[in-house]
Amino acid sequence: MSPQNILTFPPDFYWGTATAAHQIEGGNTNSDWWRYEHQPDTLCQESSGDACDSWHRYEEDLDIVASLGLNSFRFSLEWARIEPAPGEFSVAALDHYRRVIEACHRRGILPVVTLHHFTLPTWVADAGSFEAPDIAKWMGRYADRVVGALGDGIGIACTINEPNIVAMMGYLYGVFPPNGRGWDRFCTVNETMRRAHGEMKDALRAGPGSFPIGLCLSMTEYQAVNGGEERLATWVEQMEDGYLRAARDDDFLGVQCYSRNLIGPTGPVEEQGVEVTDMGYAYWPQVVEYTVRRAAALAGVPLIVTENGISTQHDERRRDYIEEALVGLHRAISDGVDVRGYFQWSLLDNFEWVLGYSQKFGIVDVDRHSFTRTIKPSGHWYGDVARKGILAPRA
Ligand code: GCO
Repeated sequence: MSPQNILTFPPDFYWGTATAAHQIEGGNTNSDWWRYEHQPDTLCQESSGDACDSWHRYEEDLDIVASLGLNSFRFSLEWARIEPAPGEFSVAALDHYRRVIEACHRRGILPVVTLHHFTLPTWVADAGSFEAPDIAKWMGRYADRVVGALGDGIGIACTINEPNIVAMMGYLYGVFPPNGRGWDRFCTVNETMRRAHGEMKDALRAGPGSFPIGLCLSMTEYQAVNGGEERLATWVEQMEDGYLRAARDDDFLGVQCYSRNLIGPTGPVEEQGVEVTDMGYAYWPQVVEYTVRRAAALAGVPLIVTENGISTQHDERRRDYIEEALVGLHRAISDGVDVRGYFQWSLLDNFEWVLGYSQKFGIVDVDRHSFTRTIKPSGHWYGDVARKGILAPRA
């Protein structure tokens, strides 16, 4: 291997892996998703049930993160547990997350804490979810309690995970709760999300603690097909550009990307004749380089790739995907794009929303009966890259 083939990442780069509370903790019974999973007309293939039992097994999870040599871990707090009824905050739940944060610090792992990752307390759902008139205020109040209890331990804070996906799946396509359908509803929820983010950011800024604050945006590489140019422009404005402009006042932007998307005259269309992942997405690790360049140009703030990964039963292909993603990411960084870290999605095979446990995004396998964790070869390989901060691509 000649030295020019060896890619060195910045020394203080965040090497991590990402998770979300509802997808790994288990027993999140007070949330809108749990309720939806159990409705007779649900689109969910199965219930989240015990998930990976990470509510009890987080020390074991963090031992794995540390053993792999990763310096950062992204996880989310469950609002439904922290505020089970309006204005009623659970000290025990906050204490639990304090223990998780402390367990990170004990291992020298930076806790990257997401406050909202898809799920809502049922009382918020009953009041209208993201269409409840007071939702932004409630999220600000929630963030205020969180920072009061946990702020001095937070490494990086993500306010809302993929607000654009929540808006699209929950208010345009009717797939996520509250199963709404309508272009105007989708656009209004996108605006509401930005207001809620602002309220949360203000609350978090007040401290205690001092840490970068941003939101995590789902991005992709769009291409118009069959005369879809006009549709593409309105679509990209809703899905990305409105958020990228809003992020200009933030400390960073989390970029999350998995594949590319074609837009026809009526909206997204499926790509034919290409390799697809188990999610049905085109295999396209190049999306990381594309989206960080786009985000840098439009938002102009430091970036962190807070999610990127692949659902596949073929772990070798996962390694290929991460490797190709990192090669592109390195090229962007070398060109001056300010990217501070990369978080592979996901540490564990976990609950993939309506698709349940069928999707395998993890670098760690989880036995569905014993919860035994087994690190996959891709996990060992990724940990090695992270530990050294060096990638020696095979191709
Ligand atoms: C999202 C979420 C994750 C998903 C992941 C894989 O992007 O939908 O942040 O919860 O599990 O993206 O689809």
